[in-house]
Amino acid sequence: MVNSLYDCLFGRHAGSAAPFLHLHGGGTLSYDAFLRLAARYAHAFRAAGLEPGDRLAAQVEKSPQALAVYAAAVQAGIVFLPLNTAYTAEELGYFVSDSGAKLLLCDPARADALRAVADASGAALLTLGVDGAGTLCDAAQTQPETFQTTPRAAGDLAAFLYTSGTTGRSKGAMLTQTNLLSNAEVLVDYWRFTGDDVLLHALPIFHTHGLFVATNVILLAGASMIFLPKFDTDQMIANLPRATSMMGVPTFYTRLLDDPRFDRDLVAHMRLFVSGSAPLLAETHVAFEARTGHRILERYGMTETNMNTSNPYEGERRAGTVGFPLPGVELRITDPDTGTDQPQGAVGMIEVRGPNVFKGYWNMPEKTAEELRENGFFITGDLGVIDARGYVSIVGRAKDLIISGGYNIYPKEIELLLDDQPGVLESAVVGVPHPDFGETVVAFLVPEKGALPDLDAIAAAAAASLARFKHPRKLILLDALPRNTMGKVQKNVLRAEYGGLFTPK
Ligand code: MCA
Ligand code: AMP
Repeated sequence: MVNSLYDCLFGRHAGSAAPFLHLHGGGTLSYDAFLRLAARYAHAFRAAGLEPGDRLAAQVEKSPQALAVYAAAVQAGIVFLPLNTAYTAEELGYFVSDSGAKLLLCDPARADALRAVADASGAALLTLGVDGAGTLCDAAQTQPETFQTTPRAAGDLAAFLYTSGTTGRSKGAMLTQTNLLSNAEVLVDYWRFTGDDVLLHALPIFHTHGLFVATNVILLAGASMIFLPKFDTDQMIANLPRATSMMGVPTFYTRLLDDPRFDRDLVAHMRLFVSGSAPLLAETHVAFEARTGHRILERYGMTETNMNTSNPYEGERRAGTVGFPLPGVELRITDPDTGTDQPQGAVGMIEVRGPNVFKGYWNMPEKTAEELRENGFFITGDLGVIDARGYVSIVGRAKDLIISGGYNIYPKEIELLLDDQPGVLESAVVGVPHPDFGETVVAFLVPEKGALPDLDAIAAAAAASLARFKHPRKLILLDALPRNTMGKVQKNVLRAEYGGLFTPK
């Protein structure tokens, strides 16, 4: 048996002096040097007791070493579980215990705060700093630079990514070798990536977009990346002249357009700009073309499915649409109530099926059964329509979800916390338009009779428990929440009334 994911993404570059990463601050890391580091990490993980199929939870800053941890996990057959660096210790505690991770890898600066999290789940704790230093480095130092790749079957798990749920409990999406590899193969081909490409990489590497789309595509194509720690407009403008392609969330594009240095000359040589993770406003698409002459290629994906649709490489990239189902992906639009196919042109639930669709949610068979049909179709929770030419548009969401700067936020998780605060009878959390993040979080609180909730204390409680990007940017007291005749909170009414809070009149 082989390990196709490792062999295709990593193994075939063994010994290659070709550049893999162009480093922030200068210098290049070759494929060979990267793989030798990954092999040492793989030995260190084995020495720490991780066997094939065990989970490795990693909350580490973006760095070449952090990427080598991913490669090492794949090579050693360990299930990789990357975690947003913004998550609090409380949030992390859930992911580590729910996944049964055997090892928690964190930044040295957070080790003291997270030791209790690891101990509570019986996980080992190792550290990795943004400079590569830490106890993982110490453990790997004396290890060999080659590692006998662990065989894995196509359906074996390669990664767990947690996605928040409408009930407030996050779900671990189980992704197989085939899920990741099939999607990367399709994208390399569809977007015409070759070994000559240089991708400007400013996305985080703990989510699908930055890791399984951007990084896997580059690895499979044998191309290279300019590896920036995060999005920074000055850095983007400084590095664009060296790049051939870029992938980003819509906020990347609106921020670049806000800068007059971002002009036609700067990007005349570029081959491809890809956008996804959140809706790209048609006006951004149009403004981008007017400024640069390039049409952004918008695509649509999910943690559970990787990429589902894409606008064409050649042919019309239509603003406001997410293009066509990718080769191998079946997409249908169904009646959300009955699950039957909708007539062409009618709005309904987007369902997808293909080798990209995940295996299910970890330890949540009932949730898996609710969202993944027996016939293999995954119910995305996104509402869409297909036009006469086959272009898919996303027109809404059946799930109560806010997407802020490409990060998903489930209102329920925040409402559960707010409802527990002293003096709060109930709450409703909605997303309202935001010029930078697309949407942002606003919370409405109804006080208990005669109570005056302390909004500063409530904001502090949110800060202690929830990642910064989930914090309500405004807390608003209301006498009562608007409800329909069935008693259901009408979030659309709140959105309509308060939708202009962050947008210029
Ligand atoms: C940072 N902050 C945010 C966000 N990011 N708040 C809300 N939403 C966010 N996305 C906080 C910071 O902690 C900071 O807090 C304040 O907001 C302003 O920070 P700023 O410096 O402006 O932000 P930044 O550090 O520049 O980050 C913004 C960003 C970043 C570049 C848009 O969030 C980002 O890289 N987003 C990409 C997310 C992504 O990769 N999504 C893909 C998920 P303070 O007020 O304390 O200063 S995968 C997916 O969705 C599917 C599969 C798909 O289709 O791809
Ligand atoms: P995640 O759970 O982080 O994987 O986010 C997946 C969700 O992001 C999808 O279900 C969509 O609601 C949204 N999404 C991803 N790409 C796009 C896009 N191009 N346009 C609109 N929404 C998108």
